[in-house]
Amino acid sequence: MKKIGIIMGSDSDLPVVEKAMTTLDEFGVPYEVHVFSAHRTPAEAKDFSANARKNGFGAIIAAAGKAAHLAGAIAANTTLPVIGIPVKASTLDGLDALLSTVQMPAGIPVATVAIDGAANAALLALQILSVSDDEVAAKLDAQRKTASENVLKKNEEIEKRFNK
Ligand code: RP5
Repeated sequence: MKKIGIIMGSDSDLPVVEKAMTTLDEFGVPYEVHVFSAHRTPAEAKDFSANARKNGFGAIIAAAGKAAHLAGAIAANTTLPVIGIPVKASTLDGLDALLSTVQMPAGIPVATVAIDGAANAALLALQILSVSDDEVAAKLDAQRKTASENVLKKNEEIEKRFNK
C-alpha cells in the first residue's frame, strides 16, 4: 500500500495536522510525518519531495501558516498529488495562508482544502489512493455510509423535537 506524506512547516502546526493523522489511523493507511519548512529548511523539503515517489508515497499533505509556500514548494519537486492545508497561525486568521496555498501558477497544481481542513486533506489523500487501491475504496464507501446514517439520525431527532 502507498504511504501518505504529512509535512508541516512548524511543530506549531501539529494541533491542526493531528486531525489528518487521526483520520488516516481510522483507515489503517500508513503515513510519515515530518517538519520541513519552505523557508527555514528548504533543502530538506526539496529532498523529501524529490524522492517521495521512489520512497513509496502516493500523495503528500503539506500544512503551513502565514506566508504558506510549503505545499507549492513541495509540488515544485514532485508530480505526486499535493494537498495543501492553510493553517490559521497569524493575526490574519489563516486567510494569508489560504491565498498563499491556493494561488498556484499554471503547471504546478496544489489541491487546497479549507483553513485548518486537515480531516478533508486526509480524506482527499485517501480518495487519491483509492483510484488504484480497492481496499481503501471500500473503506471510503463504508465511511460515507456511516456519516450519512449519523446525519439521518440527527435529522430524525430534530424533526421529532420541532415538527409537532
Ligand atoms: C509557517 O509559519 C508554519 O507553517 C507555521 O504555521 C507558521 C508559524 O511558525 P512558528 O513561528 O510557530 O514556528 O511557516
